[in-house]
Amino acid sequence: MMLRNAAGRRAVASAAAAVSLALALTACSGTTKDSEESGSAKAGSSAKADPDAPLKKGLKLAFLPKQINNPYEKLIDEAGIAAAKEYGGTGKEVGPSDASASSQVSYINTLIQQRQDAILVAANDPNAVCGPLKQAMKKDIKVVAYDSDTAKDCRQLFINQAGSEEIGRSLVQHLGEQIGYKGKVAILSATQNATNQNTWIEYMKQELKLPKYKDMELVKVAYGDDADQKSFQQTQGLMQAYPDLKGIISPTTVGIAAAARYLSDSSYKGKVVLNGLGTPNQMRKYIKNGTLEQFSLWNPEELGYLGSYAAAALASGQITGAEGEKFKAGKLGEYTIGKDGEVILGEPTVFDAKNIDSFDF
Ligand code: RAM
Repeated sequence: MMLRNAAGRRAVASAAAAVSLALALTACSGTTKDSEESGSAKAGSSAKADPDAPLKKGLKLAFLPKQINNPYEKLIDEAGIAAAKEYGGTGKEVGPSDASASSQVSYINTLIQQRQDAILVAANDPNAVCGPLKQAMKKDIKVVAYDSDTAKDCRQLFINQAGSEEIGRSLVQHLGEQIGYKGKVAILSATQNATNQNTWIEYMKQELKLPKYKDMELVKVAYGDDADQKSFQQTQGLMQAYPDLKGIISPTTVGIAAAARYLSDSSYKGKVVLNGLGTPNQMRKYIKNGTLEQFSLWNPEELGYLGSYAAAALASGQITGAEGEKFKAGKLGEYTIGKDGEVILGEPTVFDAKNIDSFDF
């Protein structure tokens, strides 16, 4: 995986194949199969896009993260709210304190009653939020999924942090290299229903099927539910069950920080390789004390900023969510909507002892 550069921020249409597989993996029965059909299911998107329409003033945006006490989600939402101020709108963050499947439903219903212009949601379950989100779209409230997608007919856009296939495969590639492609490995994930983690894990499993990983065995996928204590305990449980474990991939910022904390104070420190997705500010001390060598992420603040501008472009009629439409995301520049309404922020960055001090989020 390459370090991200400015060019890498543009939406990547070539990720289309990966995207369709990811969506196939997460789609519910009844999810529309082609963009024409899903377009018709999106109430309020029948109007034609007017690329020259100015961003409307006074737009009201609501961010609904997986859970409000997740520092990663907070970074996204605060940046999205700040971006709304740039174009004369307002934003707020509301949401549950746990990331369980149906925890977001009542919040969506309230946001509909409040007549928000757009709801941005990091879905805890691809389907549980669908009913209320479809109601929102019927009332011409724009729906933008970010971080963790809904089924594709339940939103107009999905703002993805990076290509899902790249994220999943690269984590296995990095770990494989670190452990010499040999030994037992485990995954410490978030919740069992999380669309983003489940999509990444499917790609991890595909990568592991390649011949070079024949001596690596995935022994368990554990779930810490994006709760710090549960993730800590799950790591402890993994080490008790598989004392000869060679590596753990935790594709969640909550999980990797808790796993690092456990390993850091245990006899496994330096013996088990930990990799995954984390924020530099949470992981810095574990890089410095030698608990892990590297991890990856994108810039969550840019994800929030991009989501905010995308929602404003939808609510202003600049775009409808159709493939090929373009919009400007303030200082990040122009993005193009890919297949199935997906917009990709860019490429992930790999953080290690050499570069971690250049990042502050
Ligand atoms: C956690 C959440 C989020 C995911 C990051 C990497 O904060 O599960 O959805 O994108 O990790």
